[in-house]
Amino acid sequence: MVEITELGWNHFFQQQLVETDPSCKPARVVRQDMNQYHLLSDDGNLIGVIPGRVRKAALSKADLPTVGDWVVYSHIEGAEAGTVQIEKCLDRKSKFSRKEAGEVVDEQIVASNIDTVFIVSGLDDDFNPNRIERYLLLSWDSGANPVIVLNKADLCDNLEERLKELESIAMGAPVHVMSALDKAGTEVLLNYVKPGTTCAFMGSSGVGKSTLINLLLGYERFATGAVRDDDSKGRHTTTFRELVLTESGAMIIDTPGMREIQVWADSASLSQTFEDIEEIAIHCKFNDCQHNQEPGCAIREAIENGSLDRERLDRYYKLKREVAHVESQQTAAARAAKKEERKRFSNKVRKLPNKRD
Ligand SMILES: Nc1nc2c(ncn2[C@@H]2O[C@H](COP(=O)(O)OP(=O)(O)O)[C@@H](O)[C@H]2O)c(=O)[nH]1
Ligand SMILES: [Mg+2]
Ligand SMILES: [Zn+2]
Repeated sequence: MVEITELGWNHFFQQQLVETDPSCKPARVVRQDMNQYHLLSDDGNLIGVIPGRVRKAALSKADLPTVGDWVVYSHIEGAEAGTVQIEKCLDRKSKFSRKEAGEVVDEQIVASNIDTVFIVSGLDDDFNPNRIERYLLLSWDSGANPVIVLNKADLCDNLEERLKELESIAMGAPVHVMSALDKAGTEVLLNYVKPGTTCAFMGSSGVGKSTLINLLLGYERFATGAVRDDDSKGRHTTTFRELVLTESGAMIIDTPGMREIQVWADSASLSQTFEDIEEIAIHCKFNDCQHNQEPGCAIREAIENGSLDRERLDRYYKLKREVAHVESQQTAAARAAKKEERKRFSNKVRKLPNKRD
């Protein structure tokens, strides 16, 4: 049986219980199956259901529990043993969100209360700096620390080139090269997978997230394999998010690949992701410089002398437009909530050293 402190319970969550009915107890969401939540508590494994009134009170899907969340539950009279009622979802200490796929402008929380986000990318043909940048943007927004994992080193013959390309993108996030297949270089991940902490693996389908997690766990907990060829729908091996406990007492969240990483972040996180560009722009002669034809434009100069990559600048503009769109569609209430969150999260995010210093 686990103690909740071993699941990451701390003062931040404890203080939220002040006004809660003392008969309610906390539990952590480890998996969601439609309307059923698999919970872990010091009462062991439980199934949590959400009563209609809690569902109705939620203004957005983001107000409902997700994997990694802490909830408080009560017992349901006459219910099957192990089935409980979720009374509320506690405030999150961090959360990794994306914009829901499609036209709706709403937040989808992929994982919450995480300390580390592993952004996994394959060093094979899947390698895509643009995708890594997007994950970084969402990570800087999450309140958790990003770590870039470049897997499948065994399939890469231009490592130096790729590392060089990443250098200007990582913005202080650590970068680790490994091969899960050869079990080479993977031990470094143990430095982040510490007792009482939670990490989440993000990245496209097939990059090796589940393989890496199985290695860390020491047994084949998750099914692995590329996109199934025999399935015309192209379904992926990992289809749901799930939190598992390691033997050392750390928590790991596996996620299925996201086909679309639509941005759900604010301009502060954008500035953090593209700190290099914003630092150059400070030196433009006009402080409202559009970096077009203005005289004394430091951005144009940086492109010309090769210290700034044109493609990175283009990706910055594209993400800036996406962030502006999300921000413009958000209600004033959502923006205020975001500001509160930022205050909370910023206590956690340590300022990483700028590699360019
Ligand atoms: N060559 C090579 N293949 C790997 C490596 N890591 C994982 N794979 C393979 O890539 C495929 C997808 O791995 P999986 O862990 O299911 O990826 P996920 O979708 O990110 O969870 C599997 O066939 C793995 O055996 C690696 O480092 N090198
Ligand atoms: Mg997987
Ligand atoms: Zn300029």
